[in-house]
Amino acid sequence: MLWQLAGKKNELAGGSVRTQVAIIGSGPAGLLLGQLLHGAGIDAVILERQSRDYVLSRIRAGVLEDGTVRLLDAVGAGARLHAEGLPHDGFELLFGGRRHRIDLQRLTGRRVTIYGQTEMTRDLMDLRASEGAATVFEAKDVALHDFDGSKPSVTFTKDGVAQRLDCEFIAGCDGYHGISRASVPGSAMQIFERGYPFGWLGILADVPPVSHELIYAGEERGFALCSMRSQSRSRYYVQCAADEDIANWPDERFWDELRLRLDPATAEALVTGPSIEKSIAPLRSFVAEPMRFGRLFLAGDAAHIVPPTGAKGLNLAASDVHYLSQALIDYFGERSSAGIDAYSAKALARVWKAERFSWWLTSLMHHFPQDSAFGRRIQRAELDYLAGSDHAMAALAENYVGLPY
Ligand code: FAS
Ligand code: PHB
Repeated sequence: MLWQLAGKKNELAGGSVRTQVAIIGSGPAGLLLGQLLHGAGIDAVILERQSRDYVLSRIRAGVLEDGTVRLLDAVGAGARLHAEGLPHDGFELLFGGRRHRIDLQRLTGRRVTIYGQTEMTRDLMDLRASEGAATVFEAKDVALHDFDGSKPSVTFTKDGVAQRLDCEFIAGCDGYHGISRASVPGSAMQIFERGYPFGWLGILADVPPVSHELIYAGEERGFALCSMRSQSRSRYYVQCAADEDIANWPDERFWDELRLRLDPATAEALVTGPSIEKSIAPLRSFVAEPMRFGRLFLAGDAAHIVPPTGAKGLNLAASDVHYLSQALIDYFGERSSAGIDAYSAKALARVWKAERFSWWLTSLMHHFPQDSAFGRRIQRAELDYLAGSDHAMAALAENYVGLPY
């Protein structure tokens, strides 16, 4: 057997392996789902296309809602997060040359935690390995079978050897470019999407953050974001053309452009240094409905994408797998299908509220090249109104800390 399986319900049966839930993808959605199921005694096997190191090399999200923190605590993956994560009680909007603080704690009684997705993924991978739960890395040619029937299975190759995983359910946690959503007939799915005429050019550098909280800047030259991973590692973004070539952005050009998008005092305070990662992320809003097809369930980026402005992508993956794990626990516990029948509608209700918030904040803070002078005045009027109204700031704050599950 090329890969050892732990757990009582993973059984060898005639050259294939049987488990209860086949999870496609070892990103935040797949890993967190695996742990939530493991804690309930439900066996799952995670099939991941890439190597462990490759998955951990990707630099992505940085802001965790308290709901996500609670889930990580619930599965026993919160220790390093509480030791190294940075609790934030607010953030700032920069426009008109001034920084305006959104006081999350005062407006909602809640906060967010700054902790890189990479570290969260590492913690979940280490926990899964320590518990002997099965993950197959570098699983190639993953294909989903018979999920519209009662005996789904997943085939793949590992080190060139064909394998089959028989299961009761498949969780498609394989992201926007994964095989799961692609395996569903187009006629069974409705797609909703909106593109944006820009992307985010992000840099990671081992320099102290320019401020102790995040700064979202929406000045004339374009959006910028001052974020961080720790007190000594910063994450910065500038809005760039959708078709921008990263080769045109040596570090010095990035730092110069970032300074031009900040107020003079903040620009002056900026500490720069060599990038340890630099990449361009496209922005899109995307939802595939429904999120269930027979015995296949989609969760996380496999089902929906938000522009990162609202810091919702990773956190939606967490709420999806919270709902899905509850539904599967009900099914395997009481053989009740009520939870799995309700999963898609329940998950989509929260997804669409986050889609709206992410679209709204992106529309408010970014420079749209085709926008008219009237459109730019409306953006400024909305920012002025927001900065002067506790009611408006409270609406922003309650979405940013995360709406209830
Ligand atoms: P993921 O994409 O993280 O994980 C899917 C996993 O499935 C991957 O490991 C992939 O290798 C694997 N996979 C794919 N196809 C497969 C196949 N056929 N077989 C087996 N495995 C397969 N969100 C924020 O909140 N803030 C941000 O700043 C932010 N920045 C981002 C930057 C980039 C470049 C990208 C792409 C996304 C960003 N996101 C951000 C969103 C991101 O954090 C996602 O919401 C989050 O990774 C979602 O997690 P998953 O749903 O697990 O999907
Ligand atoms: C990040 O730190 O990567 C980050 C923070 C907040 C966002 C998006 C990205 O809204």
